[in-house]
Amino acid sequence: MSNIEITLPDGSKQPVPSGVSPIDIAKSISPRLADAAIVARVDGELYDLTRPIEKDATVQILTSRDPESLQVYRHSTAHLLAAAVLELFPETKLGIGPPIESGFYYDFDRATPFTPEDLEKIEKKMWEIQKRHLPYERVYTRKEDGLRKYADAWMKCQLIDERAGEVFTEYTLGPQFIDFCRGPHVPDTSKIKAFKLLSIAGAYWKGDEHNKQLQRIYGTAFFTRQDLEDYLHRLEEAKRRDHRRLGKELELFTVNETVGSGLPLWLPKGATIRRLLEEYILERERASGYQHVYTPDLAKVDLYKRSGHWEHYHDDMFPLMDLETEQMVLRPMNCPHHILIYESKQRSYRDLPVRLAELGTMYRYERSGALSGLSRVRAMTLNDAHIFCTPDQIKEEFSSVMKLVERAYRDLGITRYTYRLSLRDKANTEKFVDNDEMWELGQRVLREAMDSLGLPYTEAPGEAAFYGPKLDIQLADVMGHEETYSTIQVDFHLPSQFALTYVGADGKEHRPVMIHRAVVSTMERMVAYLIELYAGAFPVWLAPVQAAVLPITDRQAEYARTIQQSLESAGIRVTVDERSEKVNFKIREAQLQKIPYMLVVGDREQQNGQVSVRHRKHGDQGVKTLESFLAEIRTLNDTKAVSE
Ligand code: TSB
Ligand code: ZN
Repeated sequence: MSNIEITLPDGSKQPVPSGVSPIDIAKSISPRLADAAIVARVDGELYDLTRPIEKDATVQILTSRDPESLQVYRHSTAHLLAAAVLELFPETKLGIGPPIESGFYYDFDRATPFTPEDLEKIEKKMWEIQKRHLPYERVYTRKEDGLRKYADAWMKCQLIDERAGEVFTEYTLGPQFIDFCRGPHVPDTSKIKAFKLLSIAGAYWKGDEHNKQLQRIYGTAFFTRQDLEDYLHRLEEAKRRDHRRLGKELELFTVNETVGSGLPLWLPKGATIRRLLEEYILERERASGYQHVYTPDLAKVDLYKRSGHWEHYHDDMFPLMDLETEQMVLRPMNCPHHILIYESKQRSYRDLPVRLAELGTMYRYERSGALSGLSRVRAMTLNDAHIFCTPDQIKEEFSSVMKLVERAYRDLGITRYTYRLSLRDKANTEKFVDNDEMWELGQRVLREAMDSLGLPYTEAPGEAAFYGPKLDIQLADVMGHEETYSTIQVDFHLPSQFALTYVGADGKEHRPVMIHRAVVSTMERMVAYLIELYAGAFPVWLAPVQAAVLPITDRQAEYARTIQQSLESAGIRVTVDERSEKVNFKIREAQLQKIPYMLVVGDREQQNGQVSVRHRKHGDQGVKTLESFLAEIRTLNDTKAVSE
């Protein structure tokens, strides 16, 4: 047999017989590596450990430490699921079963719906098959043989039919199971150590609603039992904190299909939180030299043709509206309106920076599959501002926006966030304006600004705005899923599109730079985050109801109302539970509503002009005068305390 040369990751080269498999190579390096091996990378392509290598190649053995391995491992677990389903329910037809970010799924066509009990049975069967230590073997099949073999498996036939080439690959799992699949896979089922089936959902074949509906079984798999348990624990925690569930339970917001998807309705309590957030940020901005403006939610489409939104951001915009002789469009961003305000009078270098801010409502055509509660919506109000400044002022403005962000996060109790420098994708001139010089400059300015503040960041190509690079602040949910909240963006494009100017000290006209920035993101996304951060138990200063007065009997109803009045006139948000229920019941309800303070009043409290204070977390706080309770809650309000 002829020899080939393999190159290992350390650069060393070895002559080996042609047809050698990655597992042989792993064994020759060390038995431990061979044991830990999951899959291999051969000239950039993922290979089964047993697949022969037939030409000179660079070879890397991947273990559970390499991110690709988990994908392969989960894909193999999906095959295990399919094999178990076929053993239990042989009439089932197989669709596809890929790994996904959180695990894997497999789509099945079966007349009878799977039940939760079936899931348990299937999981048991999977363990049974796992214990047989069956190899995943790669098999090459001619297309015509495949079509014959899969004659009664309609989805597989379609997939094989669509596949180019004469021969396709399949993977066996023991003598009975074979699946049309590109692979690669782990060598055998003994590698699979920890998995769990999670749910059943409907899914259309190929994601197309005109196609047949299938049953999708979701599961997840990890290399160790511990990782699986940690994940399941986080999943529980995510369910407990889910802002969509809490939004309903705590009566914060609702989405009504009669209005439309992605168009939430804020209920009184949610609206209170939003208003507090709005008032808070407006006040901080006033203190930081911003001027607030109001502008309409729509404009003629020509405005967006001029700005470049129409060319580069069209896919995210709502369709045009014909109005008499004009074509109008809902705005996807507020910048063009603010630009026209800047332009409404002559500006001198002495006026700069001009900082125009607005809680600006904007509309984006987010695809229905991407919508989620308040965190991704189609109508949203952004804590927006556009700073018009000289190039020399960018750094200083950038760092004061950053200070504003840090202050806001502190007051809101947000402690965990990361910085992301979002850059363009150079190849994509459809999504990003095509002007190398401008991009280079913008990116350099942002990098320098971050470096001089000494802040670490990761870079994300393709995530920039169409008009310039952004410094995004990323917050993650319990599952580790990240979204952008605050953003600071440097823009040389729009000032030039609108030919903006200011008169410099030299008496000549110069072009300002624009900084787009949002401190607390959209009200929607930030409130969604806060609901999950606090699992609905908002800090006192943000709680929609700060105290509930709970009369023990009807006799104290009058007294309870006077307490409510005194507290309300001091600016505290208070309810009274006057229902003829036992006080323990009322306490439980207030607790479920996560109201920070319960003020229990009976005859004795009434006689002494006092309240019996209960805290939602710390329980009984003893009897206090109204004044001392008021002083306490006022301090929490004024200091925006976030821990209790
Ligand atoms: C900062 N023109 C700039 C503005 O001046 C702008 O609109 N930037 S943006 O496109 O990045 O959006 C700002 C922020 O809005 C994002 O960082 C994100 O936090 C929030 N946001 C974007 N899309 C949605 C959405 N569909 N639902 C909720 N919030 C969103
Ligand atoms: Zn903007």
